[in-house]
Amino acid sequence: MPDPASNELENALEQAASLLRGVRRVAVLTGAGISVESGLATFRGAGGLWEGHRVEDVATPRAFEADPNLVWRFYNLRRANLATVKPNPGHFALVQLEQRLRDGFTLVTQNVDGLHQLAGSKNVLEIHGAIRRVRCTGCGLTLDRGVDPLADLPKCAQCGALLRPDVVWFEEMLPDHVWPNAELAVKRCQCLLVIGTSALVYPAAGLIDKARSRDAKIVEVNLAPTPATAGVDIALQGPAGILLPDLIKRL
Ligand code: BV8
Ligand code: ZN
Repeated sequence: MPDPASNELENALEQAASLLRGVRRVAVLTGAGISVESGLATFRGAGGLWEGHRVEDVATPRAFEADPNLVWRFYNLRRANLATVKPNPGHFALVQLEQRLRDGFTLVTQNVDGLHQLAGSKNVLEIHGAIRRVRCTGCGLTLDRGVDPLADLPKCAQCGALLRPDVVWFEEMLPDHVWPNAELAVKRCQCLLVIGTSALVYPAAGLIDKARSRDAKIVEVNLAPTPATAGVDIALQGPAGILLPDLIKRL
């Protein structure tokens, strides 16, 4: 007797596939969960602490002001981790979906790991910045430093001021050359895929309500229910690295 849960998942996958077959404009919102199967930790899973600090307490301008060494240690560790990981089947499934939809596809990511672009995604909006980029706190010079190790307190070659990771910290505004495009893509989409996010961080999580307010259909892919689950049309519960390739194969 097949497990009823897998029957339910099977039906939900079929429903999601038939929904995706019938639309031309799809937006995707991803969070740290899509990179878990590449070996990267999430922010809030398993206590979500780093050296006993909550991310919300380290990824802030005040923390950087108070203890730049601590903050750079946090980011240099994550940069070093990135040198050892690669995109997983979940990332590649989104590349295939983009190839199918072409300019009807927009990928909005909260992730700063760059794995979507590494997998081959083209239209990627990094609303929280990118950990491979650094920005000078003095002259604003921005450089892509890949995942090379940086000095403990990296300084700007141009003006000598302290560099910072080019990511959006808590209590910072989202990049004004990216955020409006993310809002527009979500307002115009017919279907929003919400993948691997706890839907706790705003304004990113607010994109889900924005899509719904324009009558887009919402499909969530997550290991567990989130605050968004009650309001989505289809909830696919399971690992993105398994469910996304399965979903795209059905199209
Ligand atoms: C802003 C970049 C306007 C850095 C990040 C008080 C004062 C000021 C602001 C606030 C305040 N109270 C609240 C706010 C707003 C605040 C906020 O939302 N706070 C939260 C904590 C409540 N937001 C901000 O500050 C934003 N700016 O509001 O500006 C403003 C300005 C000034 C004053 C007021 C307002 C800026 C937010 C951006 C912060 N930067 N990242 C870095 O990465 O180092 S956020 C960080 O969290 C990451 O970007 C991450 O992506 C994001 C969200 O987390 P998730 O991606 O969802 O990851 P998480 O671990 O939470 O969840 C993983 C999920 O995956 C889980 O659901 C799990 O079940 C699932 N999963 C696990 N494995 C799998 C899986 N799913 C599928 N498959 C699997 N295998
Ligand atoms: Zn500088």
